Amino acid sequence: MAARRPEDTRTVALVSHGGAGKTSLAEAMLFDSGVISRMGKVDDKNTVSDFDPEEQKRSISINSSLCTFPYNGKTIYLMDTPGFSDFYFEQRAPMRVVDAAVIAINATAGVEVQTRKVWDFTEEFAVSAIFYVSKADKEHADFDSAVKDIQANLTNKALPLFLPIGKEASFKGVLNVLSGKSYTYKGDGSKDFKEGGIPDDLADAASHAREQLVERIVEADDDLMARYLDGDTLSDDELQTAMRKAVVARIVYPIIPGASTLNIGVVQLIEAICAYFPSPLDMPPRVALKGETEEEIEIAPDINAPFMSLCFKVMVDPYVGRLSYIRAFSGKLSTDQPIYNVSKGVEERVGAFRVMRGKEGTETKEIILGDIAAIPKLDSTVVGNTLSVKGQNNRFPDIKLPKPVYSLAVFPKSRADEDKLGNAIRKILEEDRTLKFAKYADTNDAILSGMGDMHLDIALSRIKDRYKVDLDTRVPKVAYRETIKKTAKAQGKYKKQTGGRGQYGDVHFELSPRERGSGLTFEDRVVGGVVPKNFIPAAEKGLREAAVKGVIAGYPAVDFNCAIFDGSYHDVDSSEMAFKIAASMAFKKSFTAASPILIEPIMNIFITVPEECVGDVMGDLNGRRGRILGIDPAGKLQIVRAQCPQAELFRYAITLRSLTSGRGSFSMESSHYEEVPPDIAKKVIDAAEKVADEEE
Ligand SMILES: Nc1nc2c(ncn2[C@@H]2O[C@H](COP(=O)(O)OP(=O)(O)OP(=O)(O)O)[C@@H](O)[C@H]2O)c(=O)[nH]1
Ligand SMILES: [Mg+2]
Repeated sequence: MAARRPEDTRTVALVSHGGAGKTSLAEAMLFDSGVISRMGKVDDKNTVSDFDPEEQKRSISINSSLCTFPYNGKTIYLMDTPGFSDFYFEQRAPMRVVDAAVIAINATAGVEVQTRKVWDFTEEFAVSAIFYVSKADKEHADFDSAVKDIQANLTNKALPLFLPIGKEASFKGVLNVLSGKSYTYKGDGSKDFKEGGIPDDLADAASHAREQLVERIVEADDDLMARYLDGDTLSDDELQTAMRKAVVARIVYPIIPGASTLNIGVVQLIEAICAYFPSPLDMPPRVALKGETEEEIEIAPDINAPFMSLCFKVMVDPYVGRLSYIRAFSGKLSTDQPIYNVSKGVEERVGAFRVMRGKEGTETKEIILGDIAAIPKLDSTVVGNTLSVKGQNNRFPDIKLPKPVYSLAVFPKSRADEDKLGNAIRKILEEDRTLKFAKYADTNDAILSGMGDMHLDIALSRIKDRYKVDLDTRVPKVAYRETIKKTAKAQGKYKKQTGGRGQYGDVHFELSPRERGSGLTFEDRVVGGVVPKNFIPAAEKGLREAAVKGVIAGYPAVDFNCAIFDGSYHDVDSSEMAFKIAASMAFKKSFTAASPILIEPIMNIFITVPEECVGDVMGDLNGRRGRILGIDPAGKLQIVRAQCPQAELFRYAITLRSLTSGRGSFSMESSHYEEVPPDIAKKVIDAAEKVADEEE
């Protein structure tokens, strides 16, 4: 059941580097709240959150998944997200709609590559956060060094609220430094713990941590700050209130240790979420765009305002069909009212709101400000759309999608696969807006693009398992083209005299180079009717058809002018067909004589990396025939601007990941065509000849 009072709602994204223990934590929270009676395990493939067969196959999360649970009168909407870098959009989109985040930090690894990225999202969307130092029971787990790492690399506003009791295998509980209460667990996975005071060996550390924390949280309240500086004793209640204000205002980010698989510290984390995280009413107004304009206005979290929500996720459930996940930012809506997609200008009927827990949903008739729910069968809604009520035309800015960086050409294995492909691709793209599919006329390739090799691997596997379509893949073809470097003339004469009526066509072409990217033009310079007007279009058609396959390696011939300047005809035997053939002969001869070359697409590429990786990235680009255009600072990172042939970039997503240990990212766009160097051109030509021989 959704909370009926927004002040009792908490919306939380669970984010981290891959494998830090988010899904295990979500499972322990669901267990502790009483909604599941047995705690599943990621490795046993039976957690609530990782329900997708692809997730279970790989024992990692792939999709964000909503795990709603009640706790002491509050409703917590917990979004478990995938940590692997290919799926970063599944962390970023939920962060856009929640009010707070739990950032998991693996106690044996500290701050990792993806931890920095999720921290950036926390700052970008200005959400409150708690750091959960997970796996405190593991060998080499080191809470103190994880704390130092967070403070040095992410924010010095992060301070321990709890300290671990025991270390590694003997980790058995947590101590609240503010209240001085300790919670010691049996360590058998049950949520049972014993409350006590401060263990002797933690007395000094606890008092030091408390001092640091109090000094920071009083910043949230001027009166309290004055009294604190005067040396007054502050009551527990006052400190609790100040702590909440400080977390809401992002003056402090509490750090809490735990071991989810042993269920140690999880209850304390849930209680901190309930006590300190903002409710939807504590949030500042959200920016929206007024009517059809780009003018910014503010949408306050007001239950009496018109209903407004944002769709941040679409999932295709094999049984229920399409589910659109929305977060309500103002007002309320019941199933009696239609919902209005402002972004699309379409009204749709709401059959039910589903409050989701993994793949299961319970139905509710009304949602209010702060709720996160899924709506079945909204056909027109995609991620980023604003859903509201008719008459309300303001919309939230769209959710920015990352551009794909990795592509594969795909081929149906059989005729049956080909027939089903269109539907499978449509379904899979509905769900995942970071996937793209396009057919390229240039190379005749059908290209599937996404965020990395793992992303495409999973997409292909889904296409196969869910939609029973088998696809082969290979590296996409480069869209090479052919052009000429000088002017040349040639004649094409087609003459056939066999029995009855013969064939006769005769044209003279002059080919001359044109600017790159300007295409192919045709010019009629015939004088005196040596080629009658009615055959000129046939000559042009013959040329254009022949130019689709150039003479060097069969790639389209482009960027030249073809002038027809002479020719002859025969009263009886000339025909359109004969002139078309003559034109194709003249094209081949004149193109061959005009110093033909192979040209290739060059990309503009922008690579964002930490300073220390710039050298390696530049060295690698040089090896790929890249040209560095410049290096610009971007915050703590550097952006390397370069141009590089497309042929060298098909696997760049994988290369960059290994060059920078996952810390780099890049985007690219087409720039222009350039001549292929002779040694590489030879390889392309040889390959084309081989294919031509095989086809014969
Ligand atoms: N010892 C120990 N192992 C843990 C703990 N939490 C998680 N693990 C293990 O760590 C591995 C990864 O856990 P997950 O919960 O899948 O981590 P995740 O952050 O959800 O991973 P992604 O979704 O792929 O980013 C699994 O094998 C868990 O059993 C913990 O507190 N202690
Ligand atoms: Mg997970």
